[in-house]
Amino acid sequence: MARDDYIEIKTTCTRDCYDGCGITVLQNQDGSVYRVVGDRDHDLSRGSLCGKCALAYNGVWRDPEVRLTTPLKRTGPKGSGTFEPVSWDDAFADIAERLKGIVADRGADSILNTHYTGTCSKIAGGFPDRFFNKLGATEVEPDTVCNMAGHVGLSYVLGASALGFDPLTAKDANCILVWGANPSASAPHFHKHWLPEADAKVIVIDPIAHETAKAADMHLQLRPGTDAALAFGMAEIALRYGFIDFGFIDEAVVGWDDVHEDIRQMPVERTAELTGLDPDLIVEAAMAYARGPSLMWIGQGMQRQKMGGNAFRACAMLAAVTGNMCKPGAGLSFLNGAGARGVDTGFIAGAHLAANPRPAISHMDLADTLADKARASAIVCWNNNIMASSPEQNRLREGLSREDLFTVCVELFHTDTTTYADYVLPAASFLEADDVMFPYFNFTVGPVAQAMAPPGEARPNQDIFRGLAHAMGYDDPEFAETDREIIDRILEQLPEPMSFEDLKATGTVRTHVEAQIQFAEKRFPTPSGKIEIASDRAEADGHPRVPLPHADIGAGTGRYRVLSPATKWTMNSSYANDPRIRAKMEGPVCFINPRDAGAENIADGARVRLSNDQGALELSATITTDVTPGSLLVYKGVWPMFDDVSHANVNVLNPGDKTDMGESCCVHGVEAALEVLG
Ligand SMILES: Nc1nc2c(c(=O)[nH]1)N[C@H]1C(S)=C(S)[C@@H](COP(=O)(O)OP(=O)(O)OC[C@H]3O[C@@H](n4cnc5c(=O)[nH]c(N)nc54)[C@H](O)[C@@H]3O)O[C@H]1N2
Ligand SMILES: Nc1nc2c(c(=O)[nH]1)N[C@H]1C(S)=C(S)[C@@H](COP(=O)(O)OP(=O)(O)OC[C@H]3O[C@@H](n4cnc5c(=O)[nH]c(N)nc54)[C@H](O)[C@@H]3O)O[C@H]1N2
Ligand code: SF4
Ligand SMILES: [Mo]
Repeated sequence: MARDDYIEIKTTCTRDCYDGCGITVLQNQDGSVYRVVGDRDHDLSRGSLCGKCALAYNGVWRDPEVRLTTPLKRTGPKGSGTFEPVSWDDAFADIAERLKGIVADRGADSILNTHYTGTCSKIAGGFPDRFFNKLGATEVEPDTVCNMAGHVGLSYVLGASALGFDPLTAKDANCILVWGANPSASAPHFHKHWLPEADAKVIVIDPIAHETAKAADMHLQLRPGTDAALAFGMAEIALRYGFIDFGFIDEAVVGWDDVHEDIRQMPVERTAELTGLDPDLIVEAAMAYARGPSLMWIGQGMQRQKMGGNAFRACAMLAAVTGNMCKPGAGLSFLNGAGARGVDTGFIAGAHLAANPRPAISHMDLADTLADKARASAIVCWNNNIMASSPEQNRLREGLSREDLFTVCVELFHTDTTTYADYVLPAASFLEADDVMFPYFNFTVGPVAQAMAPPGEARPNQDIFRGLAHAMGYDDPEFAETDREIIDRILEQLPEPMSFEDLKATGTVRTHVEAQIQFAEKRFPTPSGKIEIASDRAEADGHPRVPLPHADIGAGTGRYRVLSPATKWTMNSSYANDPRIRAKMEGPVCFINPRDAGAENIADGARVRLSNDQGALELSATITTDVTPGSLLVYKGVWPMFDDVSHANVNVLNPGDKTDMGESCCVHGVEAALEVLG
């Protein structure tokens, strides 16, 4: 049959991805789904899904044999993975009774709530927070496992961290810096279309020669953790050659005088020494950027370093002093929240339902907290696979193995985390419920439209938490608010309000048709209203008042820096249970620079072992100059249960050290010893 013979339902990918692709679900005439494909009308993805979603949405995500289809209750010992099916009513009643008992005996704050971006759609991703706010559970601060350092660092300078440039403005840019992001994996259609089609010099700053770096006009393959020094060095070149924009500084920036001397102290020779880069390359990149107009995309990879918050402040300083802000073709972007499109979705989480300020801990403290019976009586984990994604994997496993820890998981699949649950509740996927999606780069909004029935008895997250709220006896009207009412409250805030029916008929729409100029009024939501290179707030929070020209020194002798960024074949750990995806990933691999491989006597394809005081991991070696000497690359996302040898993934090496700001994860700062196995 031709595509036209199917019923087409337009929806939006809800993964944690910059692209936010439009999707078309092709339905058979009987209402069953034939295939999930790209929406040809979506102007970024143009009818194609990325490779991983094309496989997974037509693989495990719709496979009722693999999906969870009924609530399950543990029957064997903790971690045995043995369960029996139970009814929703029984599951809700028992879970509510257990939680109430814990609240009465040990306090609601001994119930931990872990969640993240399993689905980024607004209701399935946000509504469950109403339940936890009402309960008073301890929030395991989601962003600490991803990007909190960047949010905190950037907010000191700009007053906000999710109000980035509009990608449409690339048409006016002469230069685009992609700094510490890997679009070829994490934003595949920005890599494939947006960057090549911009009439601009593309410069990638990244320790790894990934596909975007290879396709760029220039690649600065610096040592990890040396970005702040590079930003100061680039500012020095701008100063030396007359590209500091003093007019803009006078009008919109505070703190130039406080950093001027540090900038002067970073001549290119010193910058080259600290970063490991060729001086000529630094000068060429700095000149192209400073001349502008230039865009700077600061990726999440860069802030996953010990001084990641400082690095972001230094990058924002460079944008400010070169005047690459507030005009067409210029700007700085980390992420774009719904607020960048004028929509406030904060009401979905129901923060006002919390009787007291909600207690919170960092993901970096999760394993510690679970080890402490007084602080952790229960954990509820939804939209999040902590056994694959969070640090201290061995200690986390120990914590979750506690027989007396009451554990509830809400999931699509049996994962390494659900193995330790007392109850596993089956969630419906984004293909199975209505919702709305605000992708975090383009200024768009997309419909999430139900295209099929959930498998078995699976329910959307929001319905599961409505059910639990009812069982707990919560009668606040917030729990009775319907999905449709929430969708309408969101869509009526759009610059051009529209109905959900219209959105579903159109598919993804731009909320702003003309390219937006970031901070066009030159007013910033900081205390001074200006860009704050020097920040009293940072100082009051115990940080330096200004960014520092910091560069990490490399790992000690016999140790390597282990970078574990995104692979193009998984979405965090999602999809790694799909056999066709696993075939693409070719098992756990460690990429090693030829110089290090020579020194360690490692041949291509050899078995190697990475270890530190956290744990150990066996991998096969691939020798490549794509990584710098002293650094290793091991992709994130493997499910420990699918590694027959180590029963672990790269997070078994991650000690959960905190970044300089935001108690966030410096996962690209992990160090380990490397040995070849006989
Ligand atoms: N080593 C290393 N570790 C990292 C990172 C790294 O760079 N290196 N990156 C970190 C980052 S950036 C992040 S964001 C975290 C991500 O970590 P996680 O939030 O754990 O992301 P996933 O591993 O994709 O797990 C999401 C889970 O949600 C489930 N899910 C999907 N849709 C739904 C739904 O509708 N309802 C429910 N209930 N569940 C659903 C999926 O099946 C999946 O198991 O990992 C971090 N971990
Ligand atoms: N295919 C796929 N796409 C994804 C994800 C996925 O897991 N898979 N995850 C999603 C999520 S949750 C997130 S947060 C984003 C993350 O996506 P990105 O923002 O691209 O972040 P990472 O993948 O962690 O790392 C990006 C790059 O940062 C580099 N890097 C590491 N340390 C440094 C450093 O010190 N300096 C510099 N300049 N660069 C450094 C790494 O080498 C890597 O190439 O991607 C999203 N998209
Ligand atoms: S994960 Fe990203 S690239 Fe893949 S289909 Fe979804 S939005 Fe598009
Ligand atoms: Mo993330």
